[in-house]
Amino acid sequence: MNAKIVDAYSLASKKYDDLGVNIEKILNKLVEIPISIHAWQGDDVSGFERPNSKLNGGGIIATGNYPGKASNIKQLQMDLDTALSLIPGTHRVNLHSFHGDFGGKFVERNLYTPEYFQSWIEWAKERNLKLDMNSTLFSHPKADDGFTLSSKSNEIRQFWIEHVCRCREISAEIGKQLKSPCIHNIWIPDGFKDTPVDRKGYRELLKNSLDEILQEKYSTSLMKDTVEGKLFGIGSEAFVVGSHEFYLSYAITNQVMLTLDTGHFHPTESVGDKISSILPFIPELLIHISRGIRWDSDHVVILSDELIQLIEEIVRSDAMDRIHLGLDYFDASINRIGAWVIGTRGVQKALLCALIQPWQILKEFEENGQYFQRLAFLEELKTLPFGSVWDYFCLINNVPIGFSWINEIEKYEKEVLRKRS
Ligand code: RNT
Ligand code: ZN
Repeated sequence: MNAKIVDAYSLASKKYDDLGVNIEKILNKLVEIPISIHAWQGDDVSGFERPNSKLNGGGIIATGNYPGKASNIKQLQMDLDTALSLIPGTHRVNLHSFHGDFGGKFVERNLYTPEYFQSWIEWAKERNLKLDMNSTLFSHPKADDGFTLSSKSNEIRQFWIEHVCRCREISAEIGKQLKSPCIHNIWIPDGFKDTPVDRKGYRELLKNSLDEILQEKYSTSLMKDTVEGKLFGIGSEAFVVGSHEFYLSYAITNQVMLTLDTGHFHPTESVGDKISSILPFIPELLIHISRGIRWDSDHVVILSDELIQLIEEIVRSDAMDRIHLGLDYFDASINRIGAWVIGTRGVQKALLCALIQPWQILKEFEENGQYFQRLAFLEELKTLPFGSVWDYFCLINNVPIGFSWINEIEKYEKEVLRKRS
């Protein structure tokens, strides 16, 4: 079996060689690209604040009730371990703050401290994983009326400001202990179902809250803040306070990172096209890779044309050290561990696809006005034996090749997930 994989790879690599593509070098690079795997696919964005916590409000939904959802830290860690064993490379795990280890007692969000994340830090250290963090401004009574950092109630606004400040402190501690800056993502659900009359008022409040939050400075060697905008959510169809333009302007002015979530734009808009428009003006970007169907539905990421185009733009930006890749989807209707593996391997396939392109040749065609050649070349590239290279990549990184990882998931489902109540 392995000999066949190696044979197929040597034939394939010759074809790429002819185009001047050095595959060995590319595979060494690919294995070093971390993807931040979102913990919340494993628990349907529920968190562990209370027994039987559930995603509530915020304009996002996880549909389905496939058996085996992780309902405590041990289960979530075990599920992540299983997923990670099927994914080539060493990655990051993105927690939501309500995934903290609260020791079975209820802790209010403005009282979160780094101690509640120590067991996650130990878990990550043992595996040489790095961690990222999200503040959690939904599924909470103080977010029930739809406003958090832009709330007109001072008391509610202060509560959420404190929560985000706590999450920044936690992120810095994580970054310090794991020796890798923890990316702290701020996304808020604030908005209106129907047409507001005071857009300006809410946006001013959000700006003030962010200014207050960011007053405390942390070294970027410990943590980095990023802000995530959105076009609309369920229940905020008419107005989202934290729109793309709002955060883009905020990020440029304050030189903080910006998050582009691929589900947060009009379905015909290309997120790939935005990369080179934004990068000259802000220090770094976080991409939340998602897959929307008709709306921001957060379907499992697959190797789609949109994903390939996005990743091509990231690779061609020549700034991969300034662009961070994270996943953001939650499908509760299929095996959740399988969902992680499909999405992560999908992004890695897209990276390979983009890295393996003879970009210099294509660029020359473009610069010479040879647009027929550019198009024809791109079409021919699509049917090169890319799959043989991917299989070989899995082989040398000791993860299951081809279809075989599906059996591993089935085994885990039978032995572990189906036994959960
Ligand atoms: C919501 C945002 C946000 C969330 C996570 C769970 O539309 O994309 O990133 O998906 O915080
Ligand atoms: Zn997102």
